[in-house]
Amino acid sequence: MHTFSDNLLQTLGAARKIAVLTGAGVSAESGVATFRDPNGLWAKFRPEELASMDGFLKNPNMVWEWYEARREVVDSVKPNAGHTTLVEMQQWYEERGGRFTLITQNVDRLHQQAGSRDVIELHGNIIDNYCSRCKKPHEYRYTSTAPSVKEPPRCTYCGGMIRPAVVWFGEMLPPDALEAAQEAAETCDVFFSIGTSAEVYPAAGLPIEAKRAGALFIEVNPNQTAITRFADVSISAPSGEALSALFANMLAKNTIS
Ligand code: BV8
Ligand code: ZN
Repeated sequence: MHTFSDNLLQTLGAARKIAVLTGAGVSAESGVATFRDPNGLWAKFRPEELASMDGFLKNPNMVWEWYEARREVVDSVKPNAGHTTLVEMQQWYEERGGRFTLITQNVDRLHQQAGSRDVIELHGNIIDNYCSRCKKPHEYRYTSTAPSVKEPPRCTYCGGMIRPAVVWFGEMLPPDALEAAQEAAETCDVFFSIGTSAEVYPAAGLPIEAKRAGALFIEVNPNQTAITRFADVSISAPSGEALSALFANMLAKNTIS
């Protein structure tokens, strides 16, 4: 089982501004495939082929069906201990007048399903849809009971193809989300990077910005990543297990006995 230094547990107990960046690894224990792990989503396709406007315009039906297949998985899974521990941590810090900012690259909304509040979604979400031409929101929602939709629905206003409300490669991140994430990274005491390979920018720049601004940088990932060498603390374990152990030890250390 994991052990944590007293120094780390005391620092976490004393911290009042926490920022967390999550990636697909946080949802892995719920049964959602990651992107870059050996059997991940990109093992079969190149990202640009599927998660980009070019890819969508070239193969709208294939891209649409790939998202529908992922929606089927997301619709059937539940948050895991990593998601629920992050909810408990947010509560613990906010009860003490602290600020807990959860920034996610994930599009599955499992953080919100677990009860996290004010989640910053850098890459949009896979549930909602909008018109690729006039950008108007579209009411289509995947449901496991409805017959499968094999190609992108058409916009009722302009006839354009409907697309998922995720941020594709080559697309800007929602400016307000990115700004809020950067502000949290630059002003936090502690920055956690959890379950991300830290390969996709600008999200992957956040942990380094936080460290540069003086935050303690903690990485939680069973594997090495592009930023492991910058981490002050590296917890190489699955996030569900690591976060529940870390929080339990922190509570034990910081509860006035
Ligand atoms: C942008 C949403 C400005 C859709 C995704 C050329 C032109 C334009 C831009 C670029 C360019 N060249 C490079 C760029 C920048 C590009 C980029 O960073 N490319 C990379 C590949 C080099 N970024 C962009 O395009 C961004 N936009 O820059 O706009 C701009 C605009 C125009 C012109 C110039 C600039 C947009 C990026 C968003 C792309 N959208 N997805 C969808 O989901 O389908 S990216 C995709 O990767 C997902 O969103 C995912 O969230 C993200 C990051 O992946 P991870 O979450 O880290 O997942 P991964 O599988 O990689 O890693 C999982 C980790 O978990 C692993 O480390 C593993 O060890 C760990 N793990 C496994 N099990 C567990 C675990 N950890 C804990 N517990 C476990 N149990
Ligand atoms: Zn339209």
